[in-house]
Parts: sequence; C-alpha cells; structure tokens
Amino acid sequence: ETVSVVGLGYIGLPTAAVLADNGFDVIGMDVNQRAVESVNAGRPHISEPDLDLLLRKVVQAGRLRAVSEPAQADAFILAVPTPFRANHVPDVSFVETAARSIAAVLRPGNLVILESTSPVGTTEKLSEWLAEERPDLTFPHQKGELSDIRIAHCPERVLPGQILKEVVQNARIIGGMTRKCSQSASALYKTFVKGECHVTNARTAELAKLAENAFRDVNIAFANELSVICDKLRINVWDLIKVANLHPRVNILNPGPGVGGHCIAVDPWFIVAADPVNARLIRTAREVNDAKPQFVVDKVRRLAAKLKDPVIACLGLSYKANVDDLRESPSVEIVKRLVDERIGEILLVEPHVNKLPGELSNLGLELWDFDLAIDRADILLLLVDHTAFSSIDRDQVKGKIVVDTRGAW
Ligand code: SAJ
Repeated sequence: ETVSVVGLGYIGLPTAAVLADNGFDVIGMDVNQRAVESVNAGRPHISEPDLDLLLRKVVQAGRLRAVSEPAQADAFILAVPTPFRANHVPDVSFVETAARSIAAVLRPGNLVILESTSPVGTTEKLSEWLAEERPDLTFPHQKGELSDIRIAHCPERVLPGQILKEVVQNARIIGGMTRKCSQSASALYKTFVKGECHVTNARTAELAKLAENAFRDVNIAFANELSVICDKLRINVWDLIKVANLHPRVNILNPGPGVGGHCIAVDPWFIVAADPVNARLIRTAREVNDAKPQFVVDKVRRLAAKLKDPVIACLGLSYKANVDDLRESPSVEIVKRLVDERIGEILLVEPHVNKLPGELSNLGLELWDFDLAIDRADILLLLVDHTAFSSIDRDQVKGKIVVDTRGAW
C-alpha cells in the first residue's frame, strides 16, 4: 500500500519514516525544495532524537521518497501547519492549499486523513475543497457512506523530543466523517500504533485535540499565576508546589518564563475564536501565560538597577528543555525585551543550537560558552531547564544574582 504524507515537518516527516519502516511505500510531499532534497539524501531537515537513523534506513531501503508535486497513493495524510493570523484568527490556508493540490491525483477508494490540529469544522471544509476540485468524484459531505473518497481527522498528539516513541505508543483519536471513513483510518493506524485507536466523529476529534492543549495551557497558567502571587508574598513557589502536590488529588504543573511552542500557545485560541463569549477561562489562561515573559523582564530590570554596567547571562533560548526549537519561545521574547529596554549587556547561552536566528544576531547578540558566560555575568537568568545546565558548580555562582525561572537550580 502507498501512503502519501503531505507536509514533511515536525509531524509529517517522523510519521512518514515510521510508516515506511512498517512496510508502506511512502511518498512524502513538501513545497519546500530544500526539505525534499534533504529527505531524499536521508538527512532530516528538522532535529528530533533518532530520526536521522530511521530516515537513512528507510530512504536507503527505497521505502520513502520525497517529491514536490502530488503523486497517486492509496491514502493521504495531511500534516501541514495551522497557525493563527492577526487577532488570533485561525489560518487553515495551508490545509486548503494541500487539499486542492492532492485533489488532482485522487482516485475512488482513496482515504484522506487530516492530522494537522484544526478548528472545529475544518474536516468538513476539507471534504468541500476536494469536491470543488473533483466534481467527477463523490465525497462524504455529499454522499455519506456511499462516497468515493473517505475522509477522517486523526489529530497528531506527539511530544517534540519524544516523537518517534509517542507516534507509536500514544492512543489515537480517529474522527471519520462516516463509519467507513473511521474504519479505513483505523485500519491504517493500527498497523503501527500500539496505543488504542478510539473512534469518534470528526468534529469531536477536532475539539478533543484543541481541548488537550487548552487543558495543559490552563494548568500551566495556574502554576504561572501562583508563581507571580508567591513572588509578591515572598514565598518560594517551588516549595509551595512541592508540598501542595503531596495531596493525593493535587498535581500543580511547573511555572516557567511563559508558554512557547507552536501548539499550546496557539491551539487554545482556536477554541476562543469558535466561541469567544464562553471560552473565558481558556482565554484568560492564554493571557496569563503570555504575560509571564514581561514579569521576568520586570524582575531582571529591578535587580539590574542595583548594579553598575550589569552583565546578564541568559541561559537557554529554546521553548522548552532539551530541544533546539526556538520558534515561539518565551526565552527569545524575554531576550528581545531585555535588549529593547537596554537593561544590561546580554550574553546568550544555548547549547542546542550553533547559530542564532536573525532576529537575535541582528541585535548584535552572540552565542557564548556556558562557563565563560557564567564567569563574566553578574546576573544569571535561567530560562530553560536543559539537562546541560543542571550540573552547575556552587562556587561558579557565588556572589552572583540568580533568577531561576524554571526552579531547576
Ligand atoms: N511548560 C511549562 N510548565 C510545565 C509544562 C510545560 O511552563 O509544567 C511550558 C514548556 O516549557 C513549553 C510549553 O509549556 O514552553 C509547552 O511545552 P509542552 O512540553 O507542554 O508541550 P509541547 O508544545 O511541546 O507539545 C504539546 C503536547 N500536548 C500536550 O501535552 C497536551 C503534545 O502532546 C502535542 O502533540 C503537541 O503539543 C502538539 O503538537 O499539539
């Protein structure tokens, strides 16, 4: 069986590699020519543990190849980005473009799966976009079980940093537009997923995925709000959480410098956009988490004001521990604001990247070695709890001001 994975990013590429490793002939499609070339050379253009080995294996075995034009297949998996536009309005244009591009190669009996996290109603729209391009075929929104093409929403749920493990182990939500659509999608996932494949309808699957990430966002917001309150009341929030979590039904998450990544900081807005009147808690959680970077900046400003020519070492730039992804990272936001407010000389440490993105190098910032930066700095601002930072020497930090936004030290 041939599966075409459309969008070879953080989700699509690992999924394509795992499918290929499980005996499918996989055609990966991406509009980015560099990604296509890199995949065909057996080299991932994204960084994810163990993906390089697996990719090389399946490409060398001829089971996975990448293309930039759509090709025929038995099943299509769409894994393209769903960001938001101004005012947090969801942008499903990548799904639409991907759908319209594969429409030309669809044949009766094909299965189309949407894996991208999507606002409620997108799967229905996907069916309509395909139908517009292919009036010669029938689709589930027109003919239900009798349609030529089957469509399902099976949202991805993998955690960056553990994708290859989670893509196999996690339970899946199978949201078919009809029962047959769900059956076809289930059959595909059951060939490589060890977790349960739970069948529901497409709209429920769409909201379930959004709810999962909103749930986490709300819980992190609770921890972040507590950390701000604790600061005011001069209580150590980490001690507080530790003792509160001894209660058998309490499990407070970790406060931090803010919430980043392209999922948790984005997806809750899709719920807010769908029902702005009722999504009060979900919106407030987003606002609480988005306010946390400025809280950190204000704190550093107050501490720096006591020093002459303060040097601030910012430790960690990625959006979370042990990954190299700097997109939507609260740490990057904090660094930019520190520079903007001219709070001191800034030294950046990020062991997971070897080149700064333009938005930081354009500010005249450079990457520093961890020990050199610690020696030179007056203020140590720990932004990411990378394992590489955990073994700090007590003598090294003596006499320095430490702002540990992650409670790692
Ligand atoms: N964070 C905290 N405190 C915590 C936990 C996380 O401040 O206690 C911060 C992290 O530092 C990071 C952000 O939250 O900035 C998000 O990190 P994360 O590890 O919670 O999640 P992501 O964005 O890497 O992946 C999430 C996962 N969703 C859930 O756990 C509900 C993943 O399973 C999804 O597949 C992924 O979003 C996605 O693609 O939607």
